[in-house]
Amino acid sequence: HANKMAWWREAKFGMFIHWGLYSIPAGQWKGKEIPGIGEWIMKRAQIPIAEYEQLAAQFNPVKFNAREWAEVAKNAGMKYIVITAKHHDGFCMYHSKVSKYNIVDATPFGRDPMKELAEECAKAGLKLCFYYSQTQDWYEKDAVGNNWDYPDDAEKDFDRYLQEKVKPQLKELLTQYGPVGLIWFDTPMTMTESQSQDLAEYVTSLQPDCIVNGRVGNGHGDYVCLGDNETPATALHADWETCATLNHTWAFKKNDHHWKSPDTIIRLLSDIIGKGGTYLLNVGPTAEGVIPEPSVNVLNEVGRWLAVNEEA
Ligand code: JFZ
Repeated sequence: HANKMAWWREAKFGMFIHWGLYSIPAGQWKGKEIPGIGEWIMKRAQIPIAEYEQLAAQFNPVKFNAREWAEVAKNAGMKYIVITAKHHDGFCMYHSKVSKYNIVDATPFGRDPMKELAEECAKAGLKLCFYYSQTQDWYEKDAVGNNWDYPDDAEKDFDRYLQEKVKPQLKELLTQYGPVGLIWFDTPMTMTESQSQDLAEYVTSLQPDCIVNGRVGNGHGDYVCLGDNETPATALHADWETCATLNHTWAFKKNDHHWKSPDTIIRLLSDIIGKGGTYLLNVGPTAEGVIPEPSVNVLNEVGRWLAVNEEA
């Protein structure tokens, strides 16, 4: 599968979507503004699982419309979507049999938005890809990150978490949603060389054409991931992607209005593409399932600019 990178190399521009329970508090907890990126609120405010998990009972994104999201991406000139199937908070945004802590079993919404997105992406000719937090999982004792509910490191067995949650969930994501473009892993932290290699190989054993990003850890990804809005000074001799926010958070925060202008995004996109990179640009939908209007407006402008420049 030497050419499994072909679609991604041609894609150049993709949509990142951070969406989960953290979209409900949207940066505020018990009336207080919690600094930092929105999807980290559980960790930043040290919210006990027993409290945080109650958000699920409120999660009802009735305005979610997979076709509209696919259209926003398509109109922007984006070719793939990477969405948070499970972020660090451990809540699954798809119907998992491995953990009841998921959007179908634990919320009044009761729908599987990944299923709906998979269908709409297929229709729109977009590659659907899943973000999956393989190391941090603040819902699990054996995973990394939650030292307020689980302070005793001696009780933790990270490999058990990999075998009993991560791999079975990757199997669900890679067997029940059609062809998946890539698995976007994150914050490898304690991953050993062999654990990174094992996960990367596990993905390809299930879908040989599925790409794995660099944050699987220890150099076992198919391409290099740069940090938020980071662009190299010159072209790199490797496949690379810059992931970036449109404001100062990945997940929706009601008080972050620091939107980058269409001009800024167009300049960054040209710079990245000119240096051989790929731009994965983020939106953070609200708890109702709506991509904030300022984001949609910027993306529409970028799409218009791309269309004009493709004709020329
Ligand atoms: C990680 C996550 O912790 C964060 O919530 C978000 O999902 C983001 C896309 O990825 O944060 C990182 C991880 C690594 C870098 C930057 C942000 N980095 O290498 O610069």
